[in-house]
Amino acid sequence: MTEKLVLHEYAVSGNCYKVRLTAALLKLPLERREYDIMKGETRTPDFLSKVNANGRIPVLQVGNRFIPESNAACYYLAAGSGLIPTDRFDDADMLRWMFWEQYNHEPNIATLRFWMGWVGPDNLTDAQRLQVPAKREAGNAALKLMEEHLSARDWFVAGHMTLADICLFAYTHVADDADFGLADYPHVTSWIDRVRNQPNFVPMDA
Ligand SMILES: N[C@@H](CCC(=O)N[C@@H](CS)C(=O)NCC(=O)O)C(=O)O
Repeated sequence: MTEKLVLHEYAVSGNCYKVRLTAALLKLPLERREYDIMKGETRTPDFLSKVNANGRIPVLQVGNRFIPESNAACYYLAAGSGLIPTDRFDDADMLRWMFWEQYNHEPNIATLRFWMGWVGPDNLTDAQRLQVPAKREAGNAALKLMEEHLSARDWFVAGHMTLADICLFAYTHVADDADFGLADYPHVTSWIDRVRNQPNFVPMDA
């Protein structure tokens, strides 16, 4: 990779951590630029016009071009590496889990983690408070599906670690921050340990 890589991020976000973890596992140098989303720093006219019109991080900057969406950024970094299966079916299956993460997992587990840990249970709007039980149920359904899948295999696809594992690891390993009770999912917790034991692994707070 010849162009400079810059990650526009909020470090405690799991979506941002996915990108850092992918870069670390592949030993790719990544410059980091922090924004405080609690102060609206990704909603300024400058950020919206230059970095991401969608007003969110992470955004991976490659030279003078920008890739918003965490899983797309991971996919860019991992192109041609062992983190993306060469088999066409396995590649699509990996993407299946990454899309599933964004639709069934992150909107429930990550959102509850943010509401409980950053917004605070007492500061939720009425609309947010009403959504908590459904998000908890959907988050547990996602963890149950992962538990069943991992009861028969060590990794999500292809028999080895891929981006599917990295993208799902990001918010799963901190699901207890939102009181999801990971101890109820023993195959998921073993898989979390397997990810942590990979060479060049970096924790979220590094
Ligand atoms: N689907 C996006 C989600 C990005 C997202 O929701 N980012 C949050 C932090 S995790 C954010 O920037 N929030 C600030 C805001 O919306 O103003 C991804 O995977 O990158």
